[in-house]
Amino acid sequence: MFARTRRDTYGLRSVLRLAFVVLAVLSSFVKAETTHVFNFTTGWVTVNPDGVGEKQMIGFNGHWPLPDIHVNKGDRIELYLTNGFEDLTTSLHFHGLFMDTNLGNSNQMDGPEMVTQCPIQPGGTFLYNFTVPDQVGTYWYHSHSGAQYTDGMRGALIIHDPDTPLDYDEEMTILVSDLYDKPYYEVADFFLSRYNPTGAEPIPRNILFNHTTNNTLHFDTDKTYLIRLINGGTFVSQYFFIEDHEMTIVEVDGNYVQPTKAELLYIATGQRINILVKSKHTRSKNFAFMQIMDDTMLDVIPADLQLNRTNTISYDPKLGDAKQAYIDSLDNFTNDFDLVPYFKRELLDTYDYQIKLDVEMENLGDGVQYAFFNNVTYVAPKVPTLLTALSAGKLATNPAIYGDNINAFVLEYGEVVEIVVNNHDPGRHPFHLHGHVFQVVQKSGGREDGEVPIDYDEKKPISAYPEYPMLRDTVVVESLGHVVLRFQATNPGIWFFHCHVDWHLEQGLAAVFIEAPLLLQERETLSESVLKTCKAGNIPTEGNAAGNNKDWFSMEGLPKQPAPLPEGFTLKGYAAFFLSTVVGLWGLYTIVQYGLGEVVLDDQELAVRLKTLLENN
Ligand SMILES: *[C@@H]1O[C@H](CO)[C@@H](O)[C@H](O)[C@H]1NC(C)=O
Ligand SMILES: *[C@@H]1O[C@H](CO)[C@@H](O)[C@H](O)[C@H]1NC(C)=O
Ligand SMILES: *[C@@H]1O[C@H](CO)[C@@H](O)[C@H](O)[C@H]1NC(C)=O
Ligand SMILES: *[C@@H]1O[C@H](CO)[C@@H](O)[C@H](O)[C@H]1NC(C)=O
Ligand SMILES: *[C@@H]1O[C@H](CO)[C@@H](O)[C@H](O)[C@H]1NC(C)=O
Ligand SMILES: *[C@@H]1O[C@H](CO)[C@@H](O)[C@H](O)[C@H]1NC(C)=O
Ligand SMILES: *[C@@H]1O[C@H](CO)[C@@H](O)[C@H](O)[C@H]1NC(C)=O
Ligand SMILES: [Cu+2]
Repeated sequence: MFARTRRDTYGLRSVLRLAFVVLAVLSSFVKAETTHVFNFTTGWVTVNPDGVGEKQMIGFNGHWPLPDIHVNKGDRIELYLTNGFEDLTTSLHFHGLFMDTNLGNSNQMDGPEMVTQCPIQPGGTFLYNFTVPDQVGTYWYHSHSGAQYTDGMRGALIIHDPDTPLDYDEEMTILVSDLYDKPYYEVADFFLSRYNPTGAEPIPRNILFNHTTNNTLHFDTDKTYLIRLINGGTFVSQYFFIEDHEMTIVEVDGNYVQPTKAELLYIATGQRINILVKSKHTRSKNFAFMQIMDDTMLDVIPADLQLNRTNTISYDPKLGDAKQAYIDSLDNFTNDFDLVPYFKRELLDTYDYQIKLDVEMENLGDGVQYAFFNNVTYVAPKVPTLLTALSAGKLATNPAIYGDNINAFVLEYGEVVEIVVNNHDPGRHPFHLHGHVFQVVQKSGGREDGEVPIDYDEKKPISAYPEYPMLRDTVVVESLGHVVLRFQATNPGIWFFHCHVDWHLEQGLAAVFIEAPLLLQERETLSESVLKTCKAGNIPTEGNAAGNNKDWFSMEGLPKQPAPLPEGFTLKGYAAFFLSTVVGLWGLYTIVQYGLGEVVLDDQELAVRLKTLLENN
């Protein structure tokens, strides 16, 4: 590219030599691995994130929000996490990081409790010690114990790229989320109870923009900003647009994409989008940076819930906060299926192993609504699945030892895996895979509640397979639609695949991929910290899912999903039965207060009424 003529070539040679020396010296600096040591203790902190009222959030070392972590590719992280709670377990997951087991001993650092590690007990410390893999971009970290990150145990994790192909002046990281009134465990308990037979998801009291409301970003004139947007919420997806400014999508879930102009973004929980925004030439006005809840995910919309929140792009603080901006339609957001990776990777055009997952929501005999892949709702085993795999010898390739309540799938090294998710539920679900990015090779639109689901038909796919499919680690399957994902199994490990609406994960919407377990056994040696943590929790460090290490096929004592509802016992029947019990219990009060005696309620309304009723008692 440099030299076309002989004369230039001569000059070029010495220039190149010099450049080579400079580069070698530079890269020895760049490659020098830096170790970032963090020492965090969890604990409750009283704050007022949205200005509406005080709320206990989960801080580190007495501070909330949690810090953004900035590292470079190839660095090492040593993060000591001490459980400072009195009676809760905890853990930490680094969302989107491959925890590449080629780099050794990293699967045990992935975080999800009872999948790759034992929960950290009160007073205990776990050392997350791993090399940041060959990845760059926007990631985040969060608790992977129940719905714990709902109360703010989350932060951004940025891996900087010394060779970034992007041109910008400054960068900003914005983690958005949803905020609940009550502590996460109370919200979860009610949600997963027979008092909520329709499985109506808890409604947040607000959405936050970088941990607060009415936030302000300061813009200078004539600059290009890289804005990293992370949805670190528990439930709702959010739309974003900036008044009178163009957004250009340049990265999605840590994968550079060919710059794509967008007027509206849609970001589900777990997902990230990086945009470039060019600032104005003058300081004559401040502009709105709007965030809007995807209210189609809400079973009811309380009258006082603010769906739209206005943040300000401030050029001149004297001009005050921006006023709310409007967009004609929320339908025209950029479809990630149409994005193309910047570093093109060809379609994996055949698969070796296909995993079909049908998504359903049903009530079981305890009256609680659960979420299922193929009629199985995830129930945590007695031994973390990684520890089962590492202690099972040759049996590790036999799915039976992992029990029949985790949706275990054993993958062979190097094979191309195809995941087909057919959504038989009328809700949108963002599915997340640990340890990998996948190619999104098919993605259907949605259907209205009550219509027939659009299942994937490989003989008649709904669209052409992209030549260079979009790479992500979290993808939304539309209501009653489907997605088809492919990846190559070259990262031996135990990898969780689950809905990133944390309420749905709590309902059991998860599967576990057991990737090349025999190779994993060669690569992974459990650290002192892992073993100590299990011991503190009285959790066995070997054996099958039921903790049995003599008869590997005996599942005695395995935690199982509840029995089905009795035949002919429908949800409506159950709700009616339940309603009469409630009326019986609270008698006149409830009738007078809520008119339950007279009004015929549909299911959703019923659930909400019951929720309100119980919360007020
Ligand atoms: C982390 O902080 C705690 C409390 O300040 C201290 O006791 C402990 O020694 C620290 N650990 C490391 C590895 O720095
Ligand atoms: C944001 O503005 C609303 C409405 O003015 C106000 O009630 C709320 O307290 C503000 N939020 C914060 C964090 O101050
Ligand atoms: C973290 O892991 C590396 C690589 O195995 C090891 O050299 C280092 O000593 C570990 N750090 C601690 C604090 O144990
Ligand atoms: C967002 O919040 C984090 C954590 O408090 C902070 O480090 C970061 O600077 C904030 N981003 C912006 C653009 O203010
Ligand atoms: C939808 O967005 C695209 C891309 O920004 C734009 O070209 C198109 O005009 C928009 N359509 C509508 C109906 O707003
Ligand atoms: C929220 O924003 C949408 C899109 O701009 C708009 O149609 C709607 O009227 C807004 N709602 C409120 C209450 O401002
Ligand atoms: C789930 O159960 C239903 C009803 O028993 C059955 O028809 C269906 O085939 C099952 N689905 C799978 C994937 O096993
Ligand atoms: Cu979901």
